[in-house]
Amino acid sequence: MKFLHITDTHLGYHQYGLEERAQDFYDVFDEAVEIAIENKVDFVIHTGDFFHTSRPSNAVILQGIQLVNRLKSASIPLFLIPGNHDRGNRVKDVSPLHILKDFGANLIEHETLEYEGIFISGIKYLSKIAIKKIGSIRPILEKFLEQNKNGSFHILMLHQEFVPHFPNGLYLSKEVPDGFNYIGIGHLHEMIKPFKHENCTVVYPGSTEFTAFSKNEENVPKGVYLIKENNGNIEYEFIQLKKRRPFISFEFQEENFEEIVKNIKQEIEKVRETSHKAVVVTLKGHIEKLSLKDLHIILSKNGIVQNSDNVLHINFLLKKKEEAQKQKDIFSLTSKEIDIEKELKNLIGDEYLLNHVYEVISTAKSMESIDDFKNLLKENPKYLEI
Ligand SMILES: [Mn+2]
Repeated sequence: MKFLHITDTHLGYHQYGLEERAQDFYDVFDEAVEIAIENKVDFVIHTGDFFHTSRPSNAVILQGIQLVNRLKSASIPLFLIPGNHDRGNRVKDVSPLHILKDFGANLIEHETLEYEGIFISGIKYLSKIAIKKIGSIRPILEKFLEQNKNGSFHILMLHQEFVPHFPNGLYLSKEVPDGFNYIGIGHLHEMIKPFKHENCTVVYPGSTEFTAFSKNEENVPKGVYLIKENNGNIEYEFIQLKKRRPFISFEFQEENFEEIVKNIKQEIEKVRETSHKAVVVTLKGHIEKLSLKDLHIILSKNGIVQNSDNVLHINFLLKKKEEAQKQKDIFSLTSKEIDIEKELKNLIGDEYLLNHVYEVISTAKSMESIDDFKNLLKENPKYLEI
């Protein structure tokens, strides 16, 4: 038996507000579907965040349907769970994945399906608040295992925060009972090399494109896992996606900026030898005397211009020196997540309202920039409705 594990495709994510970036997310998802077809897999599992938002545009829904239809025409079933981005409850609605169900996708929100003698279980993303309410997901998973009376090969699909990748996350050892053969986990955008938990193989493929939702994303390849199972033995192969957008990132000091620009130029040329896509350049640094405009002028003197053949976008993560210290203070405040919740509880008595505000803040924290958050609000005006 052979299957492909894809996760966190974030279809419809207009990163930096760019149409090209939305196309990139489609391109790599399409490439993943192509890998499934080429390898003649028996089925595909997708562990959440198929769409970037719970309210994808009509055009993005159509893209999703196209991808599902490609698998369907190749007679490859697709099993999927909603992630935090597309689970639907932010807008008090069902997940947009319900639309894909009508096109043959097997949506799993809280159940076990049997497919050709294999058991596939999954739970949609549960927020920290939801987990607090139910205490643990273990009893749910135990019920899934009970249904598999003959001990057939059993896949579990999850989209949750787990320790050590997320502070205050769940513990695999505590939450997941022994008995599953394969646990596929979404949510973490970095690929993690598969490991054993009890007798089970745990796989995190990471997102298919660069999102910067997790700190170390820059340093890991993007891809999907091809899984081969033979008599209970699992072999896995990470297949890198070639259509991903190349990203390079540099740190600089104001004093050495001109020097670094030469390195950036060289790096862009090197990357362009192997990628047909223009590069996104991220520049992190502190400025005092220079303005953003000055930086752009220096870059353009060296032929580094946004929206050109070689460079799609220049993403500045800048801090003015005195602001850097201020920022640091803010970060040290927000890192104490539990305290924030406590403070909010004091401020907002109503539990329903509190949960809503907390979710808005958590989402804001997961955004890369204020523009991303503004876009999310623009795309989902109902998000702020109570
Ligand atoms: Mn995700």
